[in-house]
Formats: sequence, C-alpha cells, structure tokens
Amino acid sequence: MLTLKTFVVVAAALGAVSGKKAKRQCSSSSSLPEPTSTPAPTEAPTSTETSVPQPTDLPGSGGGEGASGEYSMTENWVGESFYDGWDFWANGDPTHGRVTYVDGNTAKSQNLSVTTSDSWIMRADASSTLDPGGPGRNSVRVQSKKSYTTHVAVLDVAHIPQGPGTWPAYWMCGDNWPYGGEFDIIEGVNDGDTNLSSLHTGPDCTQPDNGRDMKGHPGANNCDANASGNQGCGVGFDSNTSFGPSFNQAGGGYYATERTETSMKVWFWQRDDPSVPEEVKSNTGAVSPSTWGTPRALFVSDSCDLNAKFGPNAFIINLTLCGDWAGNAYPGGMDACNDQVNNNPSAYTDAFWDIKRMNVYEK
Ligand SMILES: *[C@@H]1O[C@H](CO)[C@@H](O)[C@H](O)[C@H]1NC(C)=O
Ligand SMILES: *[C@@H]1O[C@H](CO)[C@@H](O)[C@H](O)[C@H]1NC(C)=O
Ligand SMILES: *[C@@H]1O[C@H](CO)[C@@H](O)[C@H](O)[C@H]1NC(C)=O
Ligand SMILES: *[C@@H]1O[C@H](CO)[C@@H](O)[C@H](O)[C@H]1NC(C)=O
Ligand SMILES: CC(=O)N[C@H]1CO[C@H](CO)[C@@H](O)[C@@H]1O
Repeated sequence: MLTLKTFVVVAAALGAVSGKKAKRQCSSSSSLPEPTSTPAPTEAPTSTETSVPQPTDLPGSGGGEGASGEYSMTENWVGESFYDGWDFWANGDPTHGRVTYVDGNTAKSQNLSVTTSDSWIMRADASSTLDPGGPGRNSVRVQSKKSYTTHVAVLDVAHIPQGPGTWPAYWMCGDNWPYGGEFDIIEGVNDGDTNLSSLHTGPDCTQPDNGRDMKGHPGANNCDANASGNQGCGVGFDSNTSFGPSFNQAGGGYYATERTETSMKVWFWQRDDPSVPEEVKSNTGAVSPSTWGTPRALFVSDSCDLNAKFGPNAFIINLTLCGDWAGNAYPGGMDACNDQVNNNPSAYTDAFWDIKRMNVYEK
C-alpha cells in the first residue's frame, strides 16, 4: 500500500512538470480522490453511510443553537483540525519556483508545519544552504480535501510569508485547469504591501473596466488564461496593509470571500479595523455577507458566465520562492532570485503563514 501510494505521488509529480507548457496544476490532482466522493481510498474504510455528517441538513448546523444568517457554518478549522480538512501537496511546482513541496510527515518533522490550539504555522525552510544544481528550498503547499461551489469563507490570518522572492498565495482552483476556474484571493510577490485578487478561466470571460461596486481598482480585465501570458483579470486592493510586511506589522487581519452563482467578492479588514463584522471576528455559526459593506474586489457575470466558468473549487495555501512571477519581478531577475534563495537561508525566517482560523459557510 505504501509502495502504491508512493508510486502514485511520484507519477503525479512527473505529470506536473512534464507538460511542455507550464500549467498551474491546481485541481485535486491525480493522487487525490474526487472532492465529492466519500472516504478517501487511502483512509481506513470505517465510515458507513449514516456516519457521513450532513451539517447543512441539521438545524442550527454546527454553529450552536439558534445560529441564523444567510449562510451556515459547514467547516470550522482551528489548530490541529486543519489536518482533518487539508492535505499536503508534495508534487512539483508548476510555476517553476525554487522550492520543494514536502509531504505532511516531512513538514511536521522539520517543523515546517506546526499547530497550536489557535494557530497553524506553515513555513519555508530557513536553515539550509542549497546546492544550485540540487532541489529547491523545502516549503509547503496544502489543499482542502473538499471542493466548494457557492459558499462564504472567512480566513483569520496573523502572518503572511515575507522575504525576498517570496510568492505566497491563498486561492481556489477547479479541475482541468483553467476550465474549472482559478480564484486567487491573497496573492503578491517580493514583499509588496497591496494585495491582488484575480480570476483565471477558460475562454470568453472578461470583467468590466468601470462600474463595479468595489473599493479596489481593476487591473487587467481578460480572465482567459490564454490572454496576456495568463495574467488573469485582477483587482488591486485599496489598502497598503493588505499584504506583506505591512500586513504583518498590523497583526494581520481577516479575508472573507463569497461565491454566488453570479459573483465573487473579496473583503479584507485589518486586525484592528473597527468595522470588522462581529461574525467575521469570531465564528458565530452563521454569516450574512449582505451586511458587510462594499467588498474590496468584485467579479461579475456581465461578460462572463461565472457559474459556467467555475466548477467546484478547492482551497489552496502555498508558498513558492521565485518562479514565474516572483522570480521575473525580482531585482536582477530569475537567476538573482534563485541565487538569493540558495545562499541566504536566514532571509526566510519570516517566510511563514500563521493562520488562526478558517470557516466555510454554505446555504
Ligand atoms: C501558488 O499560488 C498561486 C496562486 O495564484 C498560483 O498561481 C501558483 O501556481 C501556485 N504555485 C504553486 C507552485 O503551487
Ligand atoms: C517550531 O516552530 C514553532 C512555531 O514557530 C516554534 O515555536 C518552535 O520553537 C519550533 N521548534 C523548533 C524545534 O524549531
Ligand atoms: C487556448 O488556446 C488553445 C489553442 O487555440 C485552445 O485550444 C484552448 O482552448 C485555449 N484555452 C483557453 C483557456 O482559452
Ligand atoms: C498607506 O495608506 C495611508 C492612507 O491610505 C497613507 O497615509 C500611508 O502613508 C500609506 N503608507 C504607505 C507606506 O504607503
Ligand atoms: C504585492 C502585490 O503584488 N501587489 C499588487 C497589487 O495589485 C496591483 C495591481 O492593481 C499590483 O500592481 C501590485 O503589484
């Protein structure tokens, strides 16, 4: 069984790097079960049909008696329980980063993934000097076991990875990329201080230049992954503490998203922002995003059938170093970025995620 599993993982890793054109392999990948299928084949088959919880069918689901709102809680991840809902993704980096994504056992034994009662820390290795011809710096990429269509998600994050050449992301991705869609929620490179949210899709999906009810500013508007070298359609945030060192100095904050059949929204509140909704600040079992005010980013269906362009999407949190975006944007370019990563492990002491909590809510 171990041998078989190892083989599958190796085969998937080869698949991830062998394509002529770099694809963002973001789907649940061939080594993982279909998102909607019942127990993972690698788990002991102990559960029976009746033991599968159906939180949305229960009154006051999960969130305690009387919780009411537009959406009810279906996932509550804090500390150790992240390991129940998420898998480590130890395949090759499809965006050519100077990293080696490690599996869960390696991550835990090397202290690259650590949980406490109220946090999940994931980091890149900050102690090894690398052989330029050898594998990249150890790092972590994780993916939710389940995929979601319409939902709300709240991420309480205290620290985003920082350091030269870092390219961290919190995002969602569907099968058969880009046809199942990619929704980048937090993404930035090289210690910028404003976040970028974007979509990457199949053909015929654009976003309007004007008139969206959002606080951020529209960037590139063609979401088609074939357009402009897969730039996607993006919205830059109007907050200079929404990413990087300035986000961390402010103690982090809250990122919330809502996907409906016709829109995708992203809200961000800095930790001490007096307008953070109470139900975002602490999980009260249900949320009503219609009361949260204008989002930072809004993607609409006017010239893109979002419902058709997005299948079920899994959550992904990753940390790559250099690679297609961060490497090319690095002063001196990709080679300088890779040299930096190889030779200066201590520059990555702060290249860690510290996630305090994540909740998913569904109708
Ligand atoms: C990391 O996340 C970003 C999200 O936009 C994605 O584009 C990139 O492919 C991911 N990289 C890896 C190596 O997983
Ligand atoms: C592992 O990481 C945690 C969280 O950053 C830290 O508190 C702890 O000291 C580390 N342990 C070792 C052995 O480095
Ligand atoms: C990209 O272009 C190729 C070749 O024209 C086409 O087959 C494919 O469907 C296009 N993909 C997207 C996402 O537009
Ligand atoms: C961040 O934005 C605020 C107001 O929006 C401004 O006062 C401040 O100077 C900015 N900080 C930086 C580092 O740009
Ligand atoms: C950190 C980072 O990458 N920030 C980006 C935020 O979005 C704008 C586009 O609107 C980019 O110019 C920034 O680079």
